[in-house]
Amino acid sequence: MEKTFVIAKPDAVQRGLIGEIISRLERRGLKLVAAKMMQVSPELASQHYAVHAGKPFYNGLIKYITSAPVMIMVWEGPNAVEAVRQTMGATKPTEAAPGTIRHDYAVEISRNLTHASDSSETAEKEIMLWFSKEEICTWDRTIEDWITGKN
Ligand code: FUP
Repeated sequence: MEKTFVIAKPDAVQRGLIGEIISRLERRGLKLVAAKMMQVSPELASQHYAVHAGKPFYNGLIKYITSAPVMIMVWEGPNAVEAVRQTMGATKPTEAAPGTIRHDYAVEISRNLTHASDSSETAEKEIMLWFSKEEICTWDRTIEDWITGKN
């Protein structure tokens, strides 16, 4: 089953939206397999956002993500990467579809509440960067077939 990496960013934590984010992903049928509250170091932030180094918003992005605690998570499910990004909505909240988290709770790209991996390859790298193997909890859902069963 595919895994994806999610951050409830400092604005989500400060605004009391961790529960809403988790709740939406849970209700969708995705399975939470790791979660950790942490203050992000500048080193970890720069590794995570290495592809954006040198861009005009880069310094502000690092300042934002390191400014207050975040909640990091790993979610599992069929096409988890795509499913989670769909639930988050477009990076720019004013382009996010109604009903998505970014549409419903955000107005600025610089305060868009969440991060979610953009491919399964990126997800694997990001999960390894942010979590140790022991922190990923493999567990079975007794109702699995009602969520992911195939006909
Ligand atoms: P995403 O794939 O949704 O995480 O978005 P990107 O990788 O394109 O951007 C990473 C983060 O940079 C976004 F979550 C928000 C931030 N950003 C800005 O703050 N300003 C910009 O102009 C573009 C991105």
